[in-house]
This record gives sequence, C-alpha cells and structure tokens, in this order.
Amino acid sequence: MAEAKRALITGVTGQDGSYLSELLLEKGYKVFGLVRRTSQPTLGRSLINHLLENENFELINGDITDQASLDNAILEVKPHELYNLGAMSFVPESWRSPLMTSDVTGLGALRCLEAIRRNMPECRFYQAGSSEQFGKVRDVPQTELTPFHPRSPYGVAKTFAFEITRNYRESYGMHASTGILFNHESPRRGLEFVTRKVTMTAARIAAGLQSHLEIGNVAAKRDWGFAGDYVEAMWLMLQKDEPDDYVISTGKTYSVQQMINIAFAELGINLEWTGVGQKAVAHDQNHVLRVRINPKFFRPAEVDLLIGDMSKAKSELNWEPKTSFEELVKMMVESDKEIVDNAIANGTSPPIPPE
Ligand code: NDP
Ligand code: GDR
Repeated sequence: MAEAKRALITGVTGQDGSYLSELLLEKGYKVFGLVRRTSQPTLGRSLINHLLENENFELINGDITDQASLDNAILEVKPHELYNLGAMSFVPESWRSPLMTSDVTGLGALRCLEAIRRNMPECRFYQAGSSEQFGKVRDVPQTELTPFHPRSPYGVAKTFAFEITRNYRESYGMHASTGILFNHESPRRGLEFVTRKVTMTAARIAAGLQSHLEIGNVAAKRDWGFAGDYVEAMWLMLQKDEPDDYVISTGKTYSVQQMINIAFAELGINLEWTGVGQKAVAHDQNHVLRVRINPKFFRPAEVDLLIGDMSKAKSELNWEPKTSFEELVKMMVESDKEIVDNAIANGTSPPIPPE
C-alpha cells in the first residue's frame, strides 16, 4: 500500500484549518496541525476538538513568527504539502497592530517558504491569499490579472505574502501557489466578522436577550461563499502538476445590508430601513428598532466592492462553489439559534460577538 501523504497546516485552529483538516483526513492524509503555545491550551481550539482522537491527526507546537519552529516542524513531519493558513486575519485589528500583522500575515509566509527551501524543497506550498489584496478595485469583477491596491495593513501584508510566494516559485522552482480567496463564512466563522456577528446577534434578539444590532458600514459589498467549499480549491491547487495562482469566489456580490435582511428574515424578523448613511436604522414589523449604525465600526479606509471572477479555477481546477448565499446564511442562522437555545436551556450564557 502506498505511504499516506502528510500535510502540515498552519492556522489549523481557525475556520479554514478545521474544514481543511477534515477534508484531508477524508482523503487519507496524515494531518499535522501547527499550534501556538498558549497559556490556556484547550481554549480557542474548540474547532478541532472533534479531531483530536483521530489517529491520523496530530498537533505540533510552533509559531509562524519563529523560523526555528517552522524548520523543526518541517524536519519532524516531512510534509508533502504545507498549507499556510496562519494569520492575524481580522482587518480592523491590522490598523491597531500593523507591525504584528505584517510579521504574522506577511513575513509568516516567507518563513514557511524558507523552511521548505532549506529543509525540504520538494514540499508543495499553499499560501492563503485574499481578495483584500484588490482593495480599491481596479477591475469589476476581479481576476488573477487585476492589479492590487490593498486598503489595510492586513491587505498590504497579504500582498507581500502573495508576491514572495510567486518570487520563490520563480527563483527556486518551488511548487508554491496562492489562492486569492474571497470572503468565506460558515457556522465556524469567528464572531467578530460581520456575517457571524449578524447571525449570532439575530439569534440573541429572537431569544429576547438583546434588543438590537449595532453595525458599521452596511453599504459595503462582498462576494461571500461557504468555507467548506473553498478548502477543496486549496487542495486542488496543490494536486496540479504546475503551481499557479487562482481566484476563488462565487461571482455574486451582496451588501452587508442585504445580508442582515436575509439573516433576520430567517428568524421571522422582517426589517424596514429608513434614513441614509450613518443615520440609517431598521425596524421590525412591530416597529421595534432592530438595527442601528455605530460609527465606531467604520474603518479608516474601506473596501467598498468585491466580486471575483473564478473562471480560471473553474476551467483549470474543475472547481465551483456548491453553496448559495441564501443557503449559507440559513446554515449560519440555524446553527447560532441552536447555540443560543441550548445555552438558555442549560442555564449558561450564550456567546456575545466581541467589538
Ligand atoms: P481564522 O482567523 O479563523 O484563523 C487564523 C489562524 O491563524 C488561527 O488558527 C490562529 O491560531 C492562527 N495564527 C495566528 N497567529 C499565528 C502565529 N503567529 N503562528 C501560527 N498560527 C497563527 O482565519 P480563517 O480560517 O478565516 O482564514 C484562514 C486564512 O485564510 C487566513 O490566513 C486568512 O487571512 C485567510 N483568508 C481568509 C478568508 C476568509 O474569508 N475566511 C478570505 C481570504 C483569506 P490561534 O487559534 O492560536 O489564534
Ligand atoms: P473582511 O470581513 O474585512 O471583508 O475580511 P468582515 O466580515 O470583518 O467585514 C466585511 C465588511 O463588513 C463591514 N462591516 C462590518 N464588519 C465587521 N467585522 N463588524 C461590523 O460591525 C461591521 N459593519 C460593517 C466591513 O466594514 C467590511 O466592509 C475578511 C477576513 O476573513 C479576511 O481575513 C479575509 O482576507 C477577507 O475577508 C477576504
């Protein structure tokens, strides 16, 4: 029998890391997840708790800001594939901590590439690129050829990571690819990101735990897909004979306001909006205030519109998104309703999205 393929995943405790681990285990891989040493080891890792007893799933300590730990991980695991999903991934935080963001999200990719180049050059590399690289978009929709104009320190760091990945591919002939992934969500999305903040808050409102949602720029438009569909594209990129870069998206865009309307309607709350800009508010069918704009959630520079053209991924990887936006929002609302209902039934506090 052929030896099982080994994959090393940074960012394994995050949304995508958990779905990618499940996918690779299903495909017969031995999966190694790089985890940071934290003072409370079990916290923050709940997304992969269900995998810890799987004999083909193993955690290894390391940090993408520490070159030695990456070298050690490569030497120990000898991976056929390395997926670099580790990042400081919350855009607003990148203005508060721009140096840390550049170190983790930007230089972290370079350290992974160096660890491969020095220790195991045949290991294939996936870099988690982002539609935030397009920022103030120059083309609509955005393709692999659209120039970058990132609008946040996070977007700038991802652009560096993209460029250095391409450079190592061209300089050293490494099998290194970047997936330029547009926003993707799931019931495992962090509570600080807008979709999950909306679905969890809507579930809390429906349960009578709070009166309304406070939100930032509802005019921003995003191309939102399901994370479970997107991790398959990551794997497909590393199965190609030649490394390359691919846009992964749905090709459809919705405003934050539309997303809020669909999520609340799932729980029988039908919103009517009045006022414009920062004065916009939404009331329900009983004239109760349910959504209010709070300027503190606005960003120093915004990405107004994202919509990706994934035709290259479709023709070359045979990849297409399977989950519609409505199905995605429904899945997230149902999951958060269940979390809130279970917490109430058990006498515990349901989660509150952080600010
Ligand atoms: P999450 O924020 O859910 O996960 C981020 C992961 O990075 C966590 O596992 C975190 O570990 C880990 N991490 C943070 N700092 C370090 C470090 N110094 N060393 C090692 N690991 C670290 O992100 P997602 O799963 O949503 O995204 C995965 C990747 O894809 C990220 O790179 C993100 O920027 C990128 N991306 C995401 C998109 C999306 O819409 N979700 C779209 C485009 C790109 P810990 O648990 O210890 O904090
Ligand atoms: P984004 O995701 O910045 O696109 O980055 P996020 O969900 O944080 O914001 C999407 C849009 O919603 C607007 N918005 C708000 N956002 C948050 N978080 N909270 C609010 O209250 C709020 N109100 C309005 C934002 O201004 C923005 O326009 C995500 C991350 O996963 C990145 O790591 C990834 O690279 C990109 O997607 C593609």
